[in-house]
Amino acid sequence: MSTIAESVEQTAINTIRTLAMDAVEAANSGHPGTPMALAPVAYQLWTRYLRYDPAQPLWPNRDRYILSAGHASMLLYSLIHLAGTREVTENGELTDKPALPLEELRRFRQSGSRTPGHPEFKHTTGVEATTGPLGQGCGNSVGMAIAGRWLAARYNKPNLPLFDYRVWVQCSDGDLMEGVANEAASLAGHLKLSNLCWIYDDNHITIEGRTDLAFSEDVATRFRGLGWHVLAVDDANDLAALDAAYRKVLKHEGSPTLIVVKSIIAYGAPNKADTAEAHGAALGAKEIEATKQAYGWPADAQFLVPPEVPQHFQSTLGERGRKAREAWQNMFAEYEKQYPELAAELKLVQSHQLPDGWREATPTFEPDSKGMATRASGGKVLNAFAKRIPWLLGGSADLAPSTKTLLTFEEAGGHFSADNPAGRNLHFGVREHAMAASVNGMVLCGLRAYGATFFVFTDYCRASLRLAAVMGVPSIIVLTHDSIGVGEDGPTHQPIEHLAACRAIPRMIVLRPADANEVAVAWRVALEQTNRPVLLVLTRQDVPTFDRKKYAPAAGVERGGYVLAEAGGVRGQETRAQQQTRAQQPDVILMATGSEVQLAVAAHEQLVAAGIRSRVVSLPSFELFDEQPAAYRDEVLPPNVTARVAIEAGIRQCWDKYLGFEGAFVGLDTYGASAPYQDIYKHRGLTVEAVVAKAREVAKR
Ligand SMILES: Cc1ncc(C[n+]2csc(CCOP(=O)(O)OP(=O)(O)O)c2C)c(N)n1
Ligand SMILES: [Mg+2]
Repeated sequence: MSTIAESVEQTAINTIRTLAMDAVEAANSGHPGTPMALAPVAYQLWTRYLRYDPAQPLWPNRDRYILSAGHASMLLYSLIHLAGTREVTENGELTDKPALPLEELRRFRQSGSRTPGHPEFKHTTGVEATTGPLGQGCGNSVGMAIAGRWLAARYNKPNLPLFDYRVWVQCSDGDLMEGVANEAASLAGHLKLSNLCWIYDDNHITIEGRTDLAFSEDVATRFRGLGWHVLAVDDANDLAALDAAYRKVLKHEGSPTLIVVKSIIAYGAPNKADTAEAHGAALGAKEIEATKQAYGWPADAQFLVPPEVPQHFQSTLGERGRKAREAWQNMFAEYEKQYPELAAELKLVQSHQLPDGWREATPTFEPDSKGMATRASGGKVLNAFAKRIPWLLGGSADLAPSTKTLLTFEEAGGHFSADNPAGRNLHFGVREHAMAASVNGMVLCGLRAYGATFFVFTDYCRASLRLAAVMGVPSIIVLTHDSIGVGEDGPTHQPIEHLAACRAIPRMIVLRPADANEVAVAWRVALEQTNRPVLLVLTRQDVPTFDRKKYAPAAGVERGGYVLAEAGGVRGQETRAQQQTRAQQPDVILMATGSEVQLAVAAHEQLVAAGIRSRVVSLPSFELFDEQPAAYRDEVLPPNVTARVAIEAGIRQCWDKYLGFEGAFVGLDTYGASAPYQDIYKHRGLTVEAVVAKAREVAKR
């Protein structure tokens, strides 16, 4: 076989390098140096160890390769191209088209290309997670490894090991400086996830220059302290040393592995490897020519892929992956015969469906003026659904007794741990960011995973919440203690701007149900999602359970907002006289979410008694309401009724679109305080009297 370099290995490695150079040059943006330096590291892993069938990129037991250093995206794109990974459509259909034909590499970072600046999940087949914000891929990988353990514990049977995939991460200095990666590593070490390996590119450089400007710790010692197995490869070009390290990873048990690989970033000018200029820029035509010459590469060739290189990937990665996948499919056929129910369950998991009849598990709650906190009803509802959905699992960042997210029934299998990987109760420790990133990783592996913490701590995991939305994955995060209603814990624990901040994330569904029956529907809506995340925002304090014979059914939550109470009674439940009143427009509309709906309802009753036709609209999810047909929205909020009051224990931002110029807001514009919550509500002016007064005021205008 004719090769440009002395061996097909070297030709393949140089192909990855020259593709990165050429693509960054063509785009005149991006990072060529890291893909070039890491070409041998990835080459050796992909061709010799990664268990992946490019012809079936969604095979459930495939190894996952995550490029946490997403700025080195050309590395991943070159690999996907050379592996001949087949494209999977948005609907999940496998095609026989290449996921990344060479043409797409030529269009690196261009509008509409499959090769965006940083790898994007769903956008490019073969990208297992969206990366770019450093540390996130590391965080996701821990969830993927947890999922691997859990899937194995639930589904593997003697001689039928359906799940034994590994998770490989390529990470960088930046990844390991980030807090989220350290939280995740700490969790992974504790859980002894030996199916996880991070390959750390120890190149002593970040954007501003040499890492000794800001990063001088002993990473290997840190990871040993976190319970990791640590290996070293002194030269990223040493294929034999890389090979030995990977082989050790496969043999090692009892902890995750970090491979510290020393590399020298490829750079655009002599003696600039340790300067800021080495970073994030095209090399320039001259430099590229010289580099290609040094590789023995045709200096004027661009995007050159010698045919033996894809063939080589095919005969190594491709063949190995095909055999493993075929063996797995045969195993699955046998599994289906022996364990038809579990096999059927797995098919649901893989197709993002839920078991038949799961919706019938929706609990209902009797009217109760004392009621219960929505975190409490949330716990009951979660348990009711989790009994029907075996792969609904999750946990809290050390707050399960407060968030009420523990699965308490026996089949939940207790606490997930190294010794009990079948447990569905996860303990993320006080690591909100790693929790949210891990939940994303678990969801990326097909599980319906949830995390939980106090609402105020969305600040600690926002980057991962946002990425769930960017990726379009149905992660669920339960956020309790959702307002000044927290009370005595004071302003540090009282969310104020958090509803607005979460509603600001595109594609995120924020659901703040008003009572137990709304909670039941809200959880159902969350579980129905397949392509967007949900935040369930719940109270610490009790809220009444509304009488749904008097007020409208909680099913209205599915539409995001609905008329809960009406001067003449709600539709379908009114007398004839009431129907006539109802035919008239309301004088004033009271809108509220969560715990403030009770204020709206109490104010409404007073207004109606005083002859003012008021209407209460419960608006648990702005996102779901906004996507309803205009006719429905106009029915709930008639455009000509501009006398509107919104009540929410948060800032006004987001409400203006419903309030218009003439509406009034009863809410907050500053932090809360430490006191019994009833006092804080009073002090901050969130009272029935205030709502009544505002309503009278706007109705009069
Ligand atoms: C959370 C986050 N902060 C900042 C950046 C911007 N950024 C991109 S690459 C990089 C650092 C690059 O250094 P390193 O991680 O060591 O990667 P290398 O250049 O060595 O490949 C930074 C700060 C980012 N992508 N994510
Ligand atoms: Mg670096």
